[in-house]
This record gives sequence, C-alpha cells and structure tokens, in this order.
Amino acid sequence: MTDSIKQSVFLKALRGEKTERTPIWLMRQAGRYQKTYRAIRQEVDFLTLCHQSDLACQVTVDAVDQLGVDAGIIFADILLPLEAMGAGLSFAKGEGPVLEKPVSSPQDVAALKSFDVAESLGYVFESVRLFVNARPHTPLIGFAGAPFTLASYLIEGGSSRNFEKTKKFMYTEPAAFASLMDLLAQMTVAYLLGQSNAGAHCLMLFDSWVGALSRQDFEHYVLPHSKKIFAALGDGVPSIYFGTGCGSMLDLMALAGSTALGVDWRSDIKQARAVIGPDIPVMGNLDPCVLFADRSTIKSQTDLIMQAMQGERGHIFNLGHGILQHTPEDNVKYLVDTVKNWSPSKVGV
Ligand code: 1CP
Repeated sequence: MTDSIKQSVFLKALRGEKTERTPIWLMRQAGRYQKTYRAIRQEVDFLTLCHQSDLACQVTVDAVDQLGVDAGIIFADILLPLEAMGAGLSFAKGEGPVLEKPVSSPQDVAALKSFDVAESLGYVFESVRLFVNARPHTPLIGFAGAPFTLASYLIEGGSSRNFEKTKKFMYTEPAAFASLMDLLAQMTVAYLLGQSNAGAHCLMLFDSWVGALSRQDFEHYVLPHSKKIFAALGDGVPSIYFGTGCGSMLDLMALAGSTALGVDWRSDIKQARAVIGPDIPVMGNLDPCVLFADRSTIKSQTDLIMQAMQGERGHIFNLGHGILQHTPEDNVKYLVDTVKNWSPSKVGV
C-alpha cells in the first residue's frame, strides 16, 4: 500500500485517527443516475458490464473522477457469487434480479455448488487490479453480500418486501438454513480475501436486508456467521458492516467484529455513535431522497449530520443507502463538494 493511501482521510478515519476533513464516498456512486454510465449500458447489459473487468474498472474510475470522492468501490454486484454457485442469475429489463433456481428445501441447499473463487470470480479480482493501477492514490473498497442478504435472494428467487419464504425456511428448516449460511459465509470470506489480495484497501459487507429480522433472530441466526466472517478477514484490512433498518440492533452489529459500521438514515447518527461506542468508526447517513430536493435542503440536511459528528473521530460521510436511479447528477456532486468544503463557520450559508 502506498503512503498516500495509508495517509488518506478515508483510511485515517477508519483507524479512528483525527482527519483534516470528513471523508466522503457514496454507496452506488457508479450507476444509472450518471450519464456516462447510461451510455455504457446502452452498449452492454448489466452482467456483461460486471464480467468485463476493463469496463467495470472504467465505471469505477468514472465515479471517482467525476465526483472527487475519497474512495472508490469496485463495480460489481453482491449477487455475482450466486451466479457462480449455479443459482442462475439474470436481470429482467427494468426489474430486479431473478434467480432461476431458488432454494426451497434442504435438498436444494445440498445441491448448491461450492466453487473456486479465483476461477469463477477472478474477473472481479482483475477489475480491482486494474483500478489500483489506474488510480494508485485512491483507496478502493471491495465488497460482498452478507449471508442473510444473499440467502434472502436465493430463497425468494429475487427481491422481496416481507421475506416470507426466507423466514419460513429459517424457522422451519433451521439445520438447512444454518448450513446455507455457513456455505455463504465461507464463500464470502474467500471472495473478500481475494479482493484484498488483488489490492482492495477496505472490505465492506452488505447485509442490506438484515433489518427485516427481530433483534433476537439477528443474534441467533445471523450474528455468529458475521462474526466468523470478520474473524477470518483478520486485522490486515479494515472492514465495514452495513445494513438498513438496523437501528434496534446496532449494538449487536457492533459485536460482529468489523472495523466500522454503516448506518442508514432512520437512525440519528449521534445516537448510533453512542450505542456503538467511540471506538468503532461510523459511516453515514444522509437519506438518499434528500438528493431530489433543492440545494438549500441538501446543505441544511448535510449540516445536521456534520454538526452532530463535529469533533468526533471516525466519521465517514455517506448516504444511508445507495444513490437512487433518477437522482439529479449535479446534486450528487454538490453534496460531495459540500462535505469536502464543510466547516462549522459555513453552517446555513
Ligand atoms: O441496470 C443497471 O445498470 C443495474 C443497476 C445496478 C447497479 C448499478 C445493480 C443491479 N447493481 C449495481 C451495482 C452495485 N450493486 C454496486 C456497485 C458499486 C457502487 O456502489 O458504486 C454495489 C455495491 C451493489 C451492491 C448490491 N446489489 C446490493 C447491496 C447494496 C444495497 O443497495 O443494498 C444489493 C442488495 C444488490 C442487489 C441488486 N443489484 C441490482 C439490483 C436491481 C438489485 C436488487 C435490489 C433490491 O433487491 O431491491
């Protein structure tokens, strides 16, 4: 790792060190809200874009260059490993993901392939290597989906609102559910370590839908697997654990062993920090829908978060979830500039 990366505001904040300003990057900073991304997507479909390392690197670089953010996140998707497991992934036009062979029985779990990550997902490692060469002074985040969130796509066969099938399977087939979570956890560790070996400077675990569970169920069915993952990643590379709707379980998530925690906009960031404790850096947490508002609203909502975290070490600014498709591009850039130039004296200006 170069010295400029080690001393970057992003990695310093992840170490809980004092920084000259608050670092910022944005979940889904590369995506359909961008003109350049849409132009590339006119030519290739989404999975092809993920599979072609040079293109995936290009959209990662475009987001970093256009926004001036403090970290890149490699362009990929949490569902790619499910494709490698033989679940049959496709993206129907204008709709969400479709898994052609959903898991609905213990036999289906037993039939899932464990696989060699380098062979099946080597194209993601190559995208990482290409980015690190292209932007040697920009920290890069590698990522994976967490077992519960991946299991929900496998069991539901796609996106879901209430996770009925997932929870039914979890409650009625606890042994098969646990072995599914185990398999996903093992695969996730290999996949994340592959990304850090390829040069990623930070690893993020997206447990986007775990907030659908009660506290008790999170603790019983999920937390042991998250703990195993972060323990296996070791201390060599910093990590971020993120979920949405997790306000009632942040104290439990803090036990998983990640370096930092991401929180969504439903939580008050200062209260979240109080629950998590001062030693775990916190990432967040502007409502992505604020970016549909006028600039004075974006500024005042940003001020609230910045003021709440003023003087605190270990804050990384982000949205509380990914940038939405129809977000005005200029507003995203305005947010990044606002955070980078923020000072207490400019509040309300
Ligand atoms: O048509 C398109 O171009 C596809 C839109 C798109 C994009 C831009 C999808 C489909 N995935 C992505 C990229 C992506 N996905 C990134 C890129 C890096 C960046 O942040 O810039 C990342 C980190 C993800 C991760 C991801 N994919 C998550 C976890 C984060 C989150 O949003 O909670 C999830 C849940 C997915 C699943 C997914 N991928 C795409 C869709 C439409 C969905 C389904 C979301 C749902 O179930 O509601």
